[in-house]
Amino acid sequence: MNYRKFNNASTVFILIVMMVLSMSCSEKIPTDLSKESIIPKPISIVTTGESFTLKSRTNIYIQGGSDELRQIGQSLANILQPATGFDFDVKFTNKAPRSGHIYLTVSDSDSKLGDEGYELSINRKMLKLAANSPAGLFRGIQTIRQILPTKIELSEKQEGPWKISTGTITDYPDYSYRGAMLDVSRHFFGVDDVKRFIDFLALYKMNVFHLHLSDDQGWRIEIKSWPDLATHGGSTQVGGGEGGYYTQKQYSDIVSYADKHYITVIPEIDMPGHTNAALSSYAELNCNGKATDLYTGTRVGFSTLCTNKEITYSFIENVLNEIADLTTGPYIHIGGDESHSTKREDYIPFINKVQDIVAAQGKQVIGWDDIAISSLKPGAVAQHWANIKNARSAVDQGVKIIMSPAKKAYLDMQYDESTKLGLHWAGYIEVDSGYMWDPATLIPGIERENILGVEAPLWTETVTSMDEIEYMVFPRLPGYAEIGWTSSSLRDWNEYKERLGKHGERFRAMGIDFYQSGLVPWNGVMQ
Ligand code: TNX
Repeated sequence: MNYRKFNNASTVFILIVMMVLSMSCSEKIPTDLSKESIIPKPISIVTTGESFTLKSRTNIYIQGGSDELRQIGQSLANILQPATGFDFDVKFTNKAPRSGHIYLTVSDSDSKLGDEGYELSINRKMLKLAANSPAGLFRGIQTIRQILPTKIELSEKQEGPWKISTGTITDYPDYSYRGAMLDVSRHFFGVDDVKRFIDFLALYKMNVFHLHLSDDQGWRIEIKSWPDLATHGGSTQVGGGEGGYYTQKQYSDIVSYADKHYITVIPEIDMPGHTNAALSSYAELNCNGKATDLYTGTRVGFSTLCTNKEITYSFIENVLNEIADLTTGPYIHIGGDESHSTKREDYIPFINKVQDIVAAQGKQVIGWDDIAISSLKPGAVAQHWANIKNARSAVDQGVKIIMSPAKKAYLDMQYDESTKLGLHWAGYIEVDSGYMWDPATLIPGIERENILGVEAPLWTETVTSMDEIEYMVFPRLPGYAEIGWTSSSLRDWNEYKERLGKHGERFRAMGIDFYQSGLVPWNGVMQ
């Protein structure tokens, strides 16, 4: 009897030990938060070796209560819902929720996080995301997305478990300006394509979307006071296709979509060169009073507004006024590049006048580095693309620089000789070369403190569809996002390429057509 009793007790004991062991084993996969492939790389990750699991009863609790916060909570629910199949309720609360939930909180307790930083603390019971501002929460949500299994990106319901490694991520950006540009003038892209482009920026924590709205080949935004700009000037594109333009309503829709992703839209009206579409729409903008033909080739530098006619400046004022009214961000980009048909003595006073027009609208001017030959007003920003002398002169005038060096950051440059799309006037940009540079040391004399941030432009002379956009943008875009976010002391190509390789499966899950560079180990598996 005694013997039997002992036997029963020991069986129960062994069973309990086995249960505990097996529980802790399954809880231990995955175990290491610091091994997750997060792009851009966070400033600090502390790992605690356990896991938190999303379950069908997991809700998203938000401390406080505003429409803006609800929208952010909903954006997280929208990311998590399709693949998990769980209906996450988004709820307001005053205190941390009970076990098993996600908790988003805004409190300005940690000044080093700034406006866009966040702290993500995960333990077995809760996933807590804290930030000083809604923008910080939004950035942190992108991290949550990337530490979930890749299949979270699929649009159909998948089998769990939905485990997340535990630990703490403290993260904030190095530069305040991290962007990409899309040229919708050489080839036109509709609102849905533009929104998908914005989604890509958001995923990698970029915060600026520069929209190149006018050029020789097409005028792409409705201007009510000068209606032919869009209807005539927007009626074609490179190669002679039908072109297109955004109505003001559509443009506002793009701006508000970007705002919801904490991305600032910067509209560019390029002038005084790159203006053939306008010169073709209105004869009076030409010095000889004759409208030009529409242009569907790819030459640059042949067009100019007539800089000494009064009407040119009322035209600019009307156009920029309408655009400024629809734009929530602080900047208007006035182009200013490659004005080879404008005499220098005309170009300089022109840029000075246009700076005044923009200032009168309460916006700040950005121009390509060419504008530095004029006298730049305080608050102006020069976007460096090619001319180092101009970039230095801008710095000498005390203005900030956006770094978009063509030989490193141009998304329209071919990857190598075999790339079918793109150009190579600035060189070939393989994925490693696009990643391995530091904005603050690239040009002697231009230091960290002179630099506002980084932008990667996509010119579209050769790019005709969303699919082709994706091929040129991926996989280089995440690298530019990381250059802007993660300080250069934490960046290393050999380590980065492993993380990037794991994102290949994410690109596939999102239906992104990308260039499978031989330099990147695309060995991630769908997990
Ligand atoms: C130069 S970059 C241009 C664009 C072209 C691009 C092609 C800049 C300010 N001007 O007009 O589209 O090269 O790479």
